Amino acid sequence: MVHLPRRRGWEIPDSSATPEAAFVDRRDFLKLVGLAGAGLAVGAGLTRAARALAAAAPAVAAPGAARSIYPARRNPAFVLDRPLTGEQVAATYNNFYEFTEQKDAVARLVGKFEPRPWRIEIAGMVETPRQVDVGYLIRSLPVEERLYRHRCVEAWAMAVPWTGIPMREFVKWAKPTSSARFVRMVSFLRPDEAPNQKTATWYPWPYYEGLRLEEAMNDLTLLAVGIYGHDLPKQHGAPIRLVTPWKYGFKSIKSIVRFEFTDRQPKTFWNDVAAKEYDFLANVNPKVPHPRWSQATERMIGSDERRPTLPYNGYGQWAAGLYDKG
Ligand SMILES: Nc1nc2c(c(=O)[nH]1)N[C@H]1C(S)=C(S)[C@@H](COP(=O)(O)O)O[C@H]1N2
Ligand SMILES: [Mo]
Repeated sequence: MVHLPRRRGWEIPDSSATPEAAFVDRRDFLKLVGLAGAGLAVGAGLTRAARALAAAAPAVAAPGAARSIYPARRNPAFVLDRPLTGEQVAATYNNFYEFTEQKDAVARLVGKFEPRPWRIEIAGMVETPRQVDVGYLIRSLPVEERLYRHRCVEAWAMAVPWTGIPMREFVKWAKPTSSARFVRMVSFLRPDEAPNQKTATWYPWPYYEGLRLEEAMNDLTLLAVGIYGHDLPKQHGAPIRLVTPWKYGFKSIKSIVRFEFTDRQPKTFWNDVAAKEYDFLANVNPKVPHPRWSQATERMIGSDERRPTLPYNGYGQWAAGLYDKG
């Protein structure tokens, strides 16, 4: 953990920001000051502490080298009823429309996307609006591994090991005021790094989503920072994305830059694009067909096995109670 000698360009000229915004994790710091891989090449203007840190750094700062969170403790409460999807299968079949609508091409088009360093804004109805680096959240909040099924509204599914922060812990840390009822989340807007943000101008970029506060606080809800025991690859939504396994996959917004607490139900990207096809709650339900296809069964990617779709994607034990009042 390093106190940076001075503010960098991406840091906030916002007086409401709290001091932890000035911290980034060590490998991000090395990257910022251009020392990763340079070992002892110390630039002018660094503090003595920063020089000492640079001297102590390995010649090449390996990804994840700083205070690794892996392997994270696996939460035994969540067990799978089917085999895990292969890592390469999951990493080459992605929905990430900022890059392309072609699932098998996302992994090839994320090259220019730079998910570190990554500033996150916490805004709206909170005690203190703040901006932090994602590394700060990962260091400050508990992380664990969970084996979850993931069900896309398009009727394909996978089963993967996520590593992440239980969102309830994040919400408690963010301290929403008593008026907050929802949390709105927004992805990045970087047309120079994400080619489809430049070409597919009919979409309302950046991608945005939202949850009721009780949904965000549910035991299931995870802010994933890793998958298969390492940091998220870019195509899975690096460096931090939502995971709500009882909902269709479009709710699980990738590469989040902003969390905004609000008293009004937020608009969502897919609901704005096609309101009749994608509702706000988007809870998995085999009995409610999509207007253009059935949701009764799903296809596991990799094996192509067909499975019956389960209500709440099999997570009713945790999620059903959220909707007792509708
Ligand atoms: N920012 C952003 N988040 C997104 C999407 C997207 O296009 N952009 N697609 C969603 C959809 S439809 C699904 S099914 C999941 C896919 O996650 P995966 O590629 O990690 O399996 O991400 C969701 N999150
Ligand atoms: Mo999806």
